[in-house]
Amino acid sequence: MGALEQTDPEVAAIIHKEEERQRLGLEIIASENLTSAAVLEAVGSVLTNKYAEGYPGKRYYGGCQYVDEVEELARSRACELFGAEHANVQPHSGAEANMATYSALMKVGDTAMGMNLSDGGHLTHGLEVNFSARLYNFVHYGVDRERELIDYDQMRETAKRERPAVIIAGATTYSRIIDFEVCGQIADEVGAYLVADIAHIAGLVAAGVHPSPVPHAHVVTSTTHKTLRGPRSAFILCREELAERIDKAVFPGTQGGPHMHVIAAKAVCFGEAMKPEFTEYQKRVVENAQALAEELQAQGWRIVSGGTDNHLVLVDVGARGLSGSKAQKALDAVGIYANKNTIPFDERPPYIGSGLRLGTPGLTTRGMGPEEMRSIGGIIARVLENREDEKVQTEARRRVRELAEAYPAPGITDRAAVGA
Ligand code: DSN
Repeated sequence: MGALEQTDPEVAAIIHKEEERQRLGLEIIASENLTSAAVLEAVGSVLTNKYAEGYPGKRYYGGCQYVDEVEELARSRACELFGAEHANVQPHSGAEANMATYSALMKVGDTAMGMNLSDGGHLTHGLEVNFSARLYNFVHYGVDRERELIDYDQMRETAKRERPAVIIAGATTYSRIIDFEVCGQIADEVGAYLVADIAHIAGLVAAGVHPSPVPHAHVVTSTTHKTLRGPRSAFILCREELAERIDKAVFPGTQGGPHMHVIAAKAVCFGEAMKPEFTEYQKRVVENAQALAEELQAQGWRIVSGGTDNHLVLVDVGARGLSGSKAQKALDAVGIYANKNTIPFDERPPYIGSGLRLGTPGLTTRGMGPEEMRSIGGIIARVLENREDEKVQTEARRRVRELAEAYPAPGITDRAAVGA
């Protein structure tokens, strides 16, 4: 029996239920992944006990010699992995990385430009109820209606008209390559800083499977837990000339004490991402997303933009009279976890949406390949088409469990198998 089970069986039981959900279900949420046992161990380490406000060699607390070492390691690995000049590994989350970056590059009230949320952007790219639009004057670019691809002409026109201080390139629901080179040219033409938010595609970028924004962007922000497969956290990369501004904007600008246990886990994740098998994994993530998209198309489901170049597939369930929330609920009932999403030019509100966002990072981590993706695409299609049919659901639940058991999730122990 573990310490948690002994001291707090109530919390231990809840965590165990979640372990079982992850172990026996299929996580197909594009922004999630299954991190390694090594990352989990670092997150659960004694480094959580340490206060370390400041930066390596310049802290406000004693006893920081070892956390200094681990933060240095995380920073240097991040720079090496992405070919960047400077890294700040203290942001607790992607939203905080963006908040610090904006405050380093803009004054309150300045104009910034990001992608529309409904076309695939993020809350922190200027949604009116978010700090980003409350503190800064956000204008937006988006995708064109016909091809559902980023409209770089519109981005350029809007930038020339609005003269933003910052342009944010990056998305949470965009399945195509983002042309960071063109975004960099547009930023240069209007004298803006280019910030690339690669939260979703960081793993693909690290592996060279998606073009890197580092040569074109002044600042790159990212989470660490999506395709990058690290702990739930974030980091910022920038050019040397912006290093001091970025560091000050993170601490003391927007955060206090760094989470040293999570920084150690980020170092582990960057180390894992330098290995050749990580490149193979990322190639497989894309191959799998393409197989999943093709299977769904073959079953008559429309995929936004007609396919995918990355880890993500956006299904227009509205085209078959279904809402995203109904589709998500139907899949939840058989142990397939996805999320509802808006699609470009959606008429449904975000909480309902006409899209179903799927992603392959987690399933690929479990070792699944294109064949399993086709099977899962088939299961998804059958469940969505027969939502009231108990027999179809029972069969889907059985197949999901069979697949989950055949491809164990790393870092999750099957307690029954080890006799716990
Ligand atoms: N919530 C994340 C996602 O699911 O894409 C973005 O922050």
